[in-house]
Amino acid sequence: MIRKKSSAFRFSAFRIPILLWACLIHLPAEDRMEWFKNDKFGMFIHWGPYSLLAGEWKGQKIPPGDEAEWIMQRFNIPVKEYREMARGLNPVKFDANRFAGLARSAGMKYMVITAKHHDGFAMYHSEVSGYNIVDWTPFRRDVVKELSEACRRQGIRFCVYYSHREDWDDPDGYGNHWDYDPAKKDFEKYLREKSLPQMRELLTGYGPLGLIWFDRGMYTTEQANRFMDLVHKLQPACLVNGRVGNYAHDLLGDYQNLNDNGMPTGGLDEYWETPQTLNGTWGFSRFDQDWKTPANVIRRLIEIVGKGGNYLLNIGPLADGTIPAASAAVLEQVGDWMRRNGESIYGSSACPVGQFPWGRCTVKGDRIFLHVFERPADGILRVGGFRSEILSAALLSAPARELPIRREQGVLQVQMPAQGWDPAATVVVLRAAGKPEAEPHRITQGSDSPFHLDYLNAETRGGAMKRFNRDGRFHIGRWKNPEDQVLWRVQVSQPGSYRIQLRYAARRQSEGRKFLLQFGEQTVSGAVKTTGEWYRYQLFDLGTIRLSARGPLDISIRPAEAGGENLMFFESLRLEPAIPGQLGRID
Ligand code: FHN
Repeated sequence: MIRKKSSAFRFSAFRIPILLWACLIHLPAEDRMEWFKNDKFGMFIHWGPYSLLAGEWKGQKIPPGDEAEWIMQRFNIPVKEYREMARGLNPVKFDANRFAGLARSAGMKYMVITAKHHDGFAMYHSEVSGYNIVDWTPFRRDVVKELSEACRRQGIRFCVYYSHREDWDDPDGYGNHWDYDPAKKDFEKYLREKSLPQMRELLTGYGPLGLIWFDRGMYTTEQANRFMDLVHKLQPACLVNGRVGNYAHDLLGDYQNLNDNGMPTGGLDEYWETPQTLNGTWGFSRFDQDWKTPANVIRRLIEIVGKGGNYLLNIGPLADGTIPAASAAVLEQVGDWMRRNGESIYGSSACPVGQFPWGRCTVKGDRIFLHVFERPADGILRVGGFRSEILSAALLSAPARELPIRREQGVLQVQMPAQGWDPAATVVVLRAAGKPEAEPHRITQGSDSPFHLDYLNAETRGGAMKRFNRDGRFHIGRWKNPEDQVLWRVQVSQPGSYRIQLRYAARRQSEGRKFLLQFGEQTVSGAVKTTGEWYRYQLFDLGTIRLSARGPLDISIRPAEAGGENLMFFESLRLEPAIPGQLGRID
């Protein structure tokens, strides 16, 4: 179950007995999330029989940028032939310590390996299916076990990826329509006889797991809950990612994954991670050498952490067990930067003031870490948006040498040194008087233009939560009671009449639920209309409102009555000039 992020961790006399109890039953969400909040950067590994093909099957090639681990499906390779090919997997150069060591020197704190990808092959010794690396190949070693042990030795949190629905090898698994008739599949049998039992093996045979990374969703919420329950029963502290559930339903799991290689436009209220890969594919392809540069990876990491997320970065090992030299080289250089600047990443939180033209920021305790991508031409770094008093500034790399600061019209100015610049990102540490706080922000209006109010510029109250949906979009959900509110602080510069246009999705269960829109002292009420599907957003016109005064105005939406379902998946509120060209003339 996803909880709204909370930074408070209070100690009480009840805490120890509660924790003991929770170890046996189910740890409170905040405690289980603690490592995830702190660690920020993980290594993803896509490795399996597809790595042997390296993007080519009988002369047909997976184009660069496409996913080489999908080769069986892309070319409809018959199970019989793919299985024969898989017999050749013999990664004699595999050294688990090398993987854990690389993760460690890159500054990554957790590792997620594909225990079974969509091709159905297990990279561990499974008793449920003989189609695994120990029983099926000459290698006869349990890769997952060796990695789990190496990770433990090197202080990396070990986690597994498991494709719980998609399985092209199993006659009843999802996805293979070229060997098996979809109409004849018994998916429940697949869950009962392969997917859930294999999950049990992974949860019982490889020590404590940080998280299970499910992929490609499940048909029903009930089926997804079986996986969640199994994880929580066997390993109460283990996290479950959001892809455990049905993609088109309300998202389950302890945290959400953005779309592959996705980047959010701004802060979400839930925990999240974005899976990205170093080139264009996840599994190894010899046709894809389009590696990201170290600076690019570092800036992505900063961007993600500065927006409150985690970065899970993929490598695709070769079939012989080696890590592509190019990706190892990139990670080593990222590690150099992390050794010098990791303090600004681990355990930090999202930047409360968004982003700056010259870079990004993170915060921790009373410190603000400014990640400067571009050196200001005049040497003065201008930092707007913080209302906290700033006591000092210094480079993270030279903490003893204070940089001159002053405020001019509310904007902090830091005199940057001529030397000591890092081409990827130079980190300046500001020390604030207390927890860094942003200046209250008012949404301003352009000439004759509408207000566009959405999740990005909203404040949420109570249970209302800014969320990601699997369509790659963002919305506000989880609001049921009047105290669950969405609020915008706007500055009206053009009084006049505006059409109220609300865009949302709502399920049948929410039909008719009353909500209230508050424009300062004026209230407009509405009733939810269903849009059918979970995430099918539609635009609804709620009539007009007259905003007759210039100046600050608070606008909010809330459920009118307590109880029931989520009010709606809110996407945006638009206030369109009712008569274009007429704004600002009424006073
Ligand atoms: O289909 C997979 C893909 O092969 C890869 O595993 C990625 C990683 O996030 N997940 C799936 C698609 O979203």
